[in-house]
Amino acid sequence: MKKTILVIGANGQLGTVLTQSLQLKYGKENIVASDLRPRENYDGIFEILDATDVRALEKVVLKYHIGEIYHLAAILSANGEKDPLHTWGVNMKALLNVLEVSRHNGMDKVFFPSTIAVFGEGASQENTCNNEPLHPLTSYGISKVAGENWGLYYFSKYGLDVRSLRYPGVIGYQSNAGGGTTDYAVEIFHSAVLEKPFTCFLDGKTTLPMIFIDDAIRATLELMDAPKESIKVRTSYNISGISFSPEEVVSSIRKIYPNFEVNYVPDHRQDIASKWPKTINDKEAKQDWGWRPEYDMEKITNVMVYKLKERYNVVSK
Ligand code: AKB
Repeated sequence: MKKTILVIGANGQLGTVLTQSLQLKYGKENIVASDLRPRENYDGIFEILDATDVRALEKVVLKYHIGEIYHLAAILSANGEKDPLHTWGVNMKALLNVLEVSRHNGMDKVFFPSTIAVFGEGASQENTCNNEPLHPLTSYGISKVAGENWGLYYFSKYGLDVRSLRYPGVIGYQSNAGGGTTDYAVEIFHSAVLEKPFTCFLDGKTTLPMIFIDDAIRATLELMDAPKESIKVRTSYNISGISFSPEEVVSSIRKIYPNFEVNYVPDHRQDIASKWPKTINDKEAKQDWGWRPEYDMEKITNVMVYKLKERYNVVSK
């Protein structure tokens, strides 16, 4: 089936890889990537778009006869705390614009990313279930809880097919993470490959849920491909990949770089991480649309090191 898809926030960590996967799946001519700034050397259709501008968004939707939107743009947890009200404003305005434009223009489906940051006060931190209480302690988390509820509202009230995943920290080599609390788990691989010491902004024992980029993208595409009737959760699905602490990723990296030096200097991001789940229960995603992660710690470490060596042109010793 031919469809034209708009990716908002296409230059981000997920967007960079998702646009490529969608191009492969549906053809370059059917994917419109968009972001606040152009992407250098992007091979495909690209529009500069600020999704907080509803007219600009609708113009792009009409210009390309968009039938599906992946709305990935948001200010993340750590950056979001610098100006909480601005974060709330941007994250909510962009999402509500996407939902309204979708409703008025007969969109087939909308994807909205949620996060483990929706959990906080009162939620169990081990094996955290889909329906735990959602009392986040970051502006980003609050905007995502509200976003999940708006997704449910647009589905129930207008029949708009909004689907959502709660991503753990995403680990990928293609682009840098930006402004999140789980960013250390990407940055650490860059330091290891460049054989530089690494200063970790979380305490060494802080376990958090993470997911490799290939698993995260596959989960997104599988959710969006699933038959409508099988999507039983219309807020957002928990998905798990793997959980680890900084100390655990360091020991995995030291199997390749035995002399890798790491210092732990926890900062304000430690307070955010301390309130998040350690492990995730993704029973509903498994049951409803067959979710299964494929990447464990060893596989992630090997791929990250291999790909970053290629990127930095590091010759093996
Ligand atoms: C962040 O750290 O803010 C994000 C997330 C877990 O949503 N990576």
